Amino acid sequence: MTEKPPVDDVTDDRLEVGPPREWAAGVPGVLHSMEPAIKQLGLTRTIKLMTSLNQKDGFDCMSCAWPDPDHRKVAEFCENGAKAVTWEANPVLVPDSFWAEHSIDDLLGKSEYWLGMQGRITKPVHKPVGSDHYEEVSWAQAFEIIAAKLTSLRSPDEASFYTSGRTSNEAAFAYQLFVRAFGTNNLPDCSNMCHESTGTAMNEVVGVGKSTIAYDDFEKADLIIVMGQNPGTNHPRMLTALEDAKRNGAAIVAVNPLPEAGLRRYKNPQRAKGIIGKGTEIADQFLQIRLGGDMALLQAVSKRVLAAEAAAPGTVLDRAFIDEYCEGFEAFAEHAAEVDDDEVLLATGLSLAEIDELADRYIHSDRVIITWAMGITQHRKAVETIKEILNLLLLRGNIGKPGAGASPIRGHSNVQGDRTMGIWEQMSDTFLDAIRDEFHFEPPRKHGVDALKGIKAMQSGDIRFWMGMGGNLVAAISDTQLAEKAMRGTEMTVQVSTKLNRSHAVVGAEALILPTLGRTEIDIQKSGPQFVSVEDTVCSVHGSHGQVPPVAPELLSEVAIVARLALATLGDRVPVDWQSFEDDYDSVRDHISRVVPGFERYSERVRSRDGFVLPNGPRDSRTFPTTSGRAVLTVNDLEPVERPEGRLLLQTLRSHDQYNTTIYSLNDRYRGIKKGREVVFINPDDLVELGLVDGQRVDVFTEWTDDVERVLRDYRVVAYPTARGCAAAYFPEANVLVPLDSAAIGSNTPVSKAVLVRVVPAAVSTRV
Ligand SMILES: Nc1nc2c(c(=O)[nH]1)N[C@H]1C(S)=C(S)[C@@H](COP(=O)(O)OP(=O)(O)OC[C@H]3O[C@@H](n4cnc5c(=O)[nH]c(N)nc54)[C@H](O)[C@@H]3O)O[C@H]1N2
Ligand SMILES: Nc1nc2c(c(=O)[nH]1)N[C@H]1C(S)=C(S)[C@@H](COP(=O)(O)OP(=O)(O)OC[C@H]3O[C@@H](n4cnc5c(=O)[nH]c(N)nc54)[C@H](O)[C@@H]3O)O[C@H]1N2
Ligand SMILES: [Mo]
Repeated sequence: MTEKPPVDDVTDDRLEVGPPREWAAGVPGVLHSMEPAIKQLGLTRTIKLMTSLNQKDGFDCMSCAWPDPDHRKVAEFCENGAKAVTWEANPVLVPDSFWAEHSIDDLLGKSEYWLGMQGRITKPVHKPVGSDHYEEVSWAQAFEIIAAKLTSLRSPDEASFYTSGRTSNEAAFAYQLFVRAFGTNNLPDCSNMCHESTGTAMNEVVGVGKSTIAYDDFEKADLIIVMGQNPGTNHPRMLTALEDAKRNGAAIVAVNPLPEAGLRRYKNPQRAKGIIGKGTEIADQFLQIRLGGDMALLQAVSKRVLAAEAAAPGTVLDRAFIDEYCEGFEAFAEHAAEVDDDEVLLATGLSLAEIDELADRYIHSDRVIITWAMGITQHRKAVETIKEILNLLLLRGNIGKPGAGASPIRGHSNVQGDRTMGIWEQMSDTFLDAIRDEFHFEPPRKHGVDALKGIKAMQSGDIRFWMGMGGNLVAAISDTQLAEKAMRGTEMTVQVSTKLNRSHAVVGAEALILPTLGRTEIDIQKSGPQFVSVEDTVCSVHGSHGQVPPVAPELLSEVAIVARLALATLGDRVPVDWQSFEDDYDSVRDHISRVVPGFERYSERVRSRDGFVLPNGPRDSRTFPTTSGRAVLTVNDLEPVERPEGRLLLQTLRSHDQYNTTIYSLNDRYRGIKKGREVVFINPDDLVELGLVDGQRVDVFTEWTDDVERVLRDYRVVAYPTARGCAAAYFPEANVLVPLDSAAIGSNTPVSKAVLVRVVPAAVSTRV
């Protein structure tokens, strides 16, 4: 066991603010990534991990769902991937004495940063009813306790089973099978808070909720539009793809309220020129849009595309594509012609010249990719905004041809695979029929709860048992106060986790923590060493092989945990050989190969060096499995986000040194923030208007229709070049501001990127 890293800088008292950076990655990036690893892991473990990260026989990086190129370099990882690996594989352990020393009430007073720093959890623990402490239990006891609770429920729908997107395909498939055999579709997941809007829009428009491009398409594109995404921090290896695309002549447009470092210049640490030179300029055009303004921008561009066609008929639209593959064109064109430019200017904060320039670039590019992430999906009108992205692409046939397509960039490294495996509260009847035919039991058909509905069902007492396969739901979901109260109202909460987080402190009457192996670790079962597999953001499935010995011998893999829980709960109620799942993961894959389309001969194909790419109708053959069999151009009414005078729209986002609710350090290097997170970024002109100054202490209040007080107290104002009227603060802390009822229409994703707030001088400041 290594020494614990220092955790003294857990308050904001030493906060330092400097100017934001103009470039991302480069040598400081790599140095930053290696330093803690070597210090904490030791050289041998570090080298073993870093040289197998994202390599063909190595393990898949758990930091994001960015794909691996065919021609991989020796070091195929980024700064933030290295942080994620270090965080997991660091052999600092929560000591056995910890549980007696720290009551749950005590843990409630600790920050996420402190909790994560305590190290890996090594033994199952149980908090009995009425106790304020976890106590060690055996694995067998743990499963018995959970099984007893589950079988005591009046209905299986009183239980809910959450999944975070790090879970492997094998564990996810076994988990959803157990949950459905138990009798419910209550399978909410992190995707409900993430790319749900993408799935909803794309399924309706093109019939598939996933990216329509392959990795190689980036280097074939003429134009790549990056919307609502901060790749320099959240998908750093994407910058290499963008750099390569630029070298091949592509133009890049970034649409973002913030001038994020990675969207400006990139110094590639893998290239000598990147280390010494100025790096590559990334964005040819940067559109500093207002929060929630994207739908208006996209409509305005489509309007210009149609006007250009009218001016020179037969030269702008891809008529052959529209006629053969699409429906809804006439209604769409009629609606687009009426888009009001004044309304667009107001909603976007952009100039006509900027919008014209983007339209011009689009019209004169033959192969266009649009990528997007949370800046698009976490808005009230997110689903319709994504439909407008698809409208624009369809007009010029930019789907199903090389170098073009719709490219949502997923977050968690296997969030897409988990969905493919059936982690969804609304799986289709086709999938459920396949489960029935393979396993000879009738799965429930009634749709389950998603993440938000799950919280509401806990509030109302309809859900009494909650289990999390990874993740940190109470911190990740909106309206922290209400969500925590709901979670505390349950009878039992169970967390399968690697490290401590807030969801271990905010618990039901009875609670358990089940510690699990991480992806970096060697996993040996009865039939020998096992590997798992994952699907990346461009639908490529590949194996992930643990490399280092587990930090503790008692840990069980997620597959083993599910198999044992199923045996304890269901016994032989359904004819599934759970034991074989744990003994040999090929047995899980064999079932998957018969249930999930595209996974034929799974065990064999996933062993090939590159894995395999799942079939995708729109991408492969312009086949659109929608109701009509055509891609659908849609009509969406603009409804700009209202912002009364004296108020700001606030987005909640990630710093450079965090992984969702996991805080690696209190720094956000690219934005100039050090040693603190309690900051709110505001445009200097807005500060003047509001009578505030840089450095001032403020309280940030949500303006919402109910009378619940939602407030972040004593935050420091940082004058920052964000779009006018738009503020920003870090998630998960800022989740206290997002109302539970504020959700995207159609996808029910929390509106994390547009909270109407009032910023006022702090009532009481505890700091100088
Ligand atoms: N290191 C690291 N990597 C990660 C994660 C992490 O926390 N840390 N998280 C993973 C996960 S689960 C996910 S989902 C992804 C998230 O990846 P991102 O989506 O990049 O994450 P956010 O920090 O939420 O950043 C949102 C970006 O959108 C912009 N934005 C906000 N609102 C708007 C808007 O209305 N319009 C436009 N055009 N832009 C807007 C913001 O300024 C910001 O640049 O990253 C994944 N990778
Ligand atoms: N306000 C606001 N809220 C947001 C967002 C936002 O932008 N703004 N983003 C949303 C998005 S995009 C997402 S994806 C969600 C994320 O929501 P979650 O996925 O629920 O949260 P994470 O922070 O990724 O979960 C981290 C925890 O997972 C556990 N863990 C890590 N590795 C493993 C493993 O291998 N196995 C197991 N079993 N456990 C493991 C650790 O205990 C760790 O503490 O948050 C959402 N919430
Ligand atoms: Mo995400």
